Order: sequence, then C-alpha cells, then structure tokens
Amino acid sequence: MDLEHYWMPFTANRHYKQAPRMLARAAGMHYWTPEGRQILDGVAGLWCVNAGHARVEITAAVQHQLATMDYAPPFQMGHPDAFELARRLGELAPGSLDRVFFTNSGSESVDTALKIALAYHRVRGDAGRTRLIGRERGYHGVGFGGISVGGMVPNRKMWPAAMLPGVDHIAHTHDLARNAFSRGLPRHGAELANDFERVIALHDPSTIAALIVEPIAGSTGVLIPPEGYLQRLRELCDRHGILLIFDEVITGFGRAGAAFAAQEFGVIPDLLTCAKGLTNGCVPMGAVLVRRDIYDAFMQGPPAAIELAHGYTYSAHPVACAAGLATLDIYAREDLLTRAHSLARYWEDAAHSLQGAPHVIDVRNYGLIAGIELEPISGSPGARAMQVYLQCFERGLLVRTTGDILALSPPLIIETTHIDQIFGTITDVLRSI
Ligand code: PXG
Ligand code: PLP
Repeated sequence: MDLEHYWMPFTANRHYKQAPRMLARAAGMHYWTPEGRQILDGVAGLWCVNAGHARVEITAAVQHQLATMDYAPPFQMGHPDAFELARRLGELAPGSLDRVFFTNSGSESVDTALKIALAYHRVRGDAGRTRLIGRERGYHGVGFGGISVGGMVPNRKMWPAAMLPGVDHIAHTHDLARNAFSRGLPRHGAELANDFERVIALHDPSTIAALIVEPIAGSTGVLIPPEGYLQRLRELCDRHGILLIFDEVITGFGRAGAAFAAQEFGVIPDLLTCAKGLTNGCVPMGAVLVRRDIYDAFMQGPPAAIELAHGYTYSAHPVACAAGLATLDIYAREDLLTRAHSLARYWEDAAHSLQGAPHVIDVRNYGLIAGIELEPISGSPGARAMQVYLQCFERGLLVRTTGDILALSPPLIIETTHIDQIFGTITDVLRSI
C-alpha cells in the first residue's frame, strides 16, 4: 500500500509509515486490525465513541437519512431533525443552555463560541469587552481562535504572529507536589482560581469578554479541577460580567458521570462547546449550547436581518443530525450518561492499583477518565509513554499518550472485566519496559 500521500494529523508521519498500525473493523469495546487481531479500545476512539462501536441503531438511522435526504442547505432553510436535535440537547443541558448552534467539530465549536461571546457584548452595547482569556495547558482545538486561547505550547509555537490579539492565560492547575495520586477532585488548588483575579485586575474587568476552560482538561494529560476551583471561576465571572465558556468536547455526553461535567460539578457556564460523543464519533458534528438570554440578545434588530453572520456549509447536516438523535436515544435507553458514575469507584480502584508500578509518578481519575503520569526518560520527553503505547497495542490494548502521560477514556459501555484487562495490561507493560 502506498502510504506517502496521506499527511496524517498529529502524527509522526515518517515513524508511523515505517511500521504502520492499521485498524480495519470495530464493534462494541473493540477494534480489529486487518490481520484480525482484537484490540480493546481504552480511549473510545479519541474520546468520542461513548456508546461503543458500530451501534446498529445509529447505522440504521444514518443509512435511512442518506437514502431519504443526503444534504440540506442550513442557511435560510431547515429540516425537522435539526430542530429536534437542538431541542433534545437543550433538554439534556444544565440551566437555560438550550439554544444550540451546530458545527462540525470541537475546533469549530470553540471558534463559534468565542465569536458568539465577542458579538454578544457588542450587540448589548458593551463593545469594549474584547479580551478572551484561556488557561495554560488548555486544549481548544486547532482553529486560530482555539490555539490562541489554548495553552499547549507545541500547538502554538509555529504561528506566533497568527494569535488573536488581546488574549491572556491563567495558570494551569497541575500540581504533582501537592496532589499526586489524588482520587477524584484534588484537594489542593482552589486558590489557583485567584490567578484569574490577577488577570482581571491587570486588564481591567470591563475589557474582558470571556474565560474559556475545560472542566477537566483532557488532551493535556487529564487535569482534574481542584475542589472548589470551578465554583470560584464562576463567581469571578459573575462579579465582573465575564462570560464563562466550558469546553466540554471531551467531558460532554457522560464522560464525567452526568450528561455534562457542568452538572457533575454543579457549575453552569454561559456557553458550552461539545462535539465527539454527540454523534458517538461516527459522523463529524459539534455544537455550542448557549444561554437562552444570550440568544435573545441577538434577536433584537430588524426581524428580516440575519442576526449572526456565521455558519458552516455542513451545520446541522442531516446525516449528522440523524446520527445525533440515534445516539441520544441510546444514551437515554441504556442510562449511559450516568454509567460513569456507577463504575467510577471500580475504575478508580483499578487505576490506582498502578501506584507503585515502575515509572508511575501519578494516577488521577474522574468518572471514566484516568491519567497515568510516568517519569520521563531523561533527555527524551514522551519516549517512555510512547514505548508503553506501542507495547499496549502489541498486547491488544489501545491507549492514548500526551507527553509522558497515558490518558484513558473507554466507551461508557465498558464492563469490569475490560477495566481489569486495561489496567492489567498496563501493569504488565510497565514491568516489562
Ligand atoms: N476542545 C477540547 C476540549 C478537545 O478535547 C477540541 C476542542 C477540538 O475538537 P476537534 O473535533 O476539532 O478535534 C478537543 C479535541 C487527545 C485528543 O489525544 C483530544 C482531542 C483531539 C485530538 C486528540 O487527547 N480533543
Ligand atoms: N472556502 C470557500 C471558497 C467557500 O466557498 C466556503 C463555503 O462556501 C468555505 C471556504 C467554508 O466552507 P465550510 O462552510 O464547509 O466551512
């Protein structure tokens, strides 16, 4: 097979193409390689296949939709499933986050949310609020907006002149010295929210439009918010008229034990971005859930005028909407959005059994997420985790790595025997390298 033409995303292309790892088939908790080797999926694809692979109900809905209406223009035109999916998402969402803008990815959701936040202040006559605040080690996709508010250095450093102006970052919450091997929410670090207060004072609160954070940071290596931290961010936003955006691209749809992490943590943002689990990963789709009165603020001008000059050719694509509705049906029927809650204790105990295994310097977890931080090989950051990743794949387990951190986020249909297999395999690998 000619591998040269495909420029692979976030991949060491040359290394991969020397020894490609191919997947050919998926069902339930597993992938199969072209040679027929079974691989347990420890990461729900890429944090997205929450209901497990190849669900027949979703396949049927997609097939039916493609045969009935392949495409419908989303501008000045609609189709019933788009309205129904928006209604259903509003029902799942916390508070009054029941106005929904559809996109095709997490990155587009982030750019859309940032644009809505800036435009909202402007339509209210508060056009001086132009600053966007992100957080160090945040991941908000790869659009120019997302990398500007994001805080993952390699994702930013090629494009120094292309960053949005007026962006600043608050400190991240990762604190191994005080919080290593925390179970659930780390005890120490609520005061790190005070760094937001510093940034607010520095720039003057009246210039800040929004703060965007992941309730649990995923891509950067599973950073769980310290107890009380998110509440404090919410209070500061309220006090200073700043919008709070939760990026729930990973934490949405049951990952943390509730429909959204916002509900799990009891902190309701003003805008919420999601994607991934919205269609169980099988058709690209994202969404921004918006507080009802923010939407209303836009609905003031001449009724025939377009209120927001924004949208994508594939916003509310009929096939994605069909997949989304079928996915939400499965989540509801199988109580998958709260399943992480009931499995969290077993998952936590299994994850923390790695404490004391070779190279492990931290284990952290929440819902059906775990991060295992490894001691880096001196002079080769990331190499240790990559070794574990490759060995796990050889032994029939798919994990994810970022730096020297293993990230785990299995489909929510996982059973305890799979949990045993995941952490058993990782233990064996750690002992062998
Ligand atoms: N926000 C967050 C919080 C994400 O986790 C995005 C935005 C961007 O979504 P799209 O659909 O544009 O990729 C994400 C995506 C990893 C990994 O290995 C995580 C993501 C993407 C790729 C890899 O942790 N999350
Ligand atoms: N580039 C060109 C030339 C286009 O015509 C369009 C959409 O019509 C786009 C980019 C944006 O594409 P999308 O709506 O799929 O984001």
